[in-house]
Amino acid sequence: MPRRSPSDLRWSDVTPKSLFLSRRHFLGAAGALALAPVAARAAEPAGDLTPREAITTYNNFYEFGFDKSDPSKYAGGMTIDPWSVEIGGLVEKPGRYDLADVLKDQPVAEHIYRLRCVEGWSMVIPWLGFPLAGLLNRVGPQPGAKFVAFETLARPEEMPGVKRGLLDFPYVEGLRLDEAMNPLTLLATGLYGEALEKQNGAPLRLVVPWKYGFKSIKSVVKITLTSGQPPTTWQRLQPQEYGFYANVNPRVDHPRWSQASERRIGEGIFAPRRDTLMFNGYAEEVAGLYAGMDLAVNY
Ligand SMILES: Nc1nc2c(c(=O)[nH]1)N[C@H]1C(S)=C(S)[C@@H](COP(=O)(O)O)O[C@H]1N2
Ligand SMILES: [Mo]
Repeated sequence: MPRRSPSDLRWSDVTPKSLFLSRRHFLGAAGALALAPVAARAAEPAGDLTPREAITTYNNFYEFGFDKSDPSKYAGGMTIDPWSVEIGGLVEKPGRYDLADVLKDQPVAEHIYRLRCVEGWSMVIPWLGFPLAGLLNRVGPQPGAKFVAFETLARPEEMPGVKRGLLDFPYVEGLRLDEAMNPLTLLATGLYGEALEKQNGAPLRLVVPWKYGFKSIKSVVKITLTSGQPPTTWQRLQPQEYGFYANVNPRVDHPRWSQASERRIGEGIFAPRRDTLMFNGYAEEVAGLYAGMDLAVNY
């Protein structure tokens, strides 16, 4: 499939299946989501979409438990209205922004991305979202800002995994500012043409498609621009196994398992594993961010 720039995309670029689903769901969801006119985007052949059922029931969201089924069982108790995001640190316009204000003027559109979990499985997800760069530009990074730190809601009374202290909550993540400004990096508000389910990180979650899934932090309540590299939950817990960069890389194995291949969720347990792609298939867009870096050291 020839590559196109985002401005060169048309409805006909998406698969008939996602086109159908998007249209069908947009009719009902448009008001609730305050969507901009949809410019569906399939910048590269991410492949067949994973069924919505699998995307919304096979989840990692440790605030609700360790099991893949825990988030869809227990996330219903999370209050997401009202929702605001505290944006601060090295920015010109810090403040607590209501969700509607965060979404103001941002071009919410469909982006079909692969998601590769560090555990060795993958999905193809038709996200609704907008580039994080649009929001960062609006709040104005100061010259000293080099990184962006993110934080998830941590409410013990609504989150059984937080109450039990399964991890060091709140869950935190971070990106280098140039990674955060890359057009592939999204803040997602929905999938399959509907508002995000809570188990997928409603109402607003990060999506960084060339990095292992744990970088794509859910239910974001805080964004802070910093001069130094921020701590991340998994690196803090097990730095030998989970690095800050966490770029998908078939040549750099996890200490306890190979990263050369992956299981595509929804295909059935007898389907052959697929080769994992460098940067999860987004090398053309992002390899330049890591020029000169040893990716085995900066894993
Ligand atoms: N706050 C928070 N964000 C999180 C996680 C988590 O446990 N807590 N898990 C991460 C991991 S390991 C993955 S693979 C993805 C899964 O996203 P999905 O359930 O929407 O597919 O979310 C990431 N974001
Ligand atoms: Mo993951």
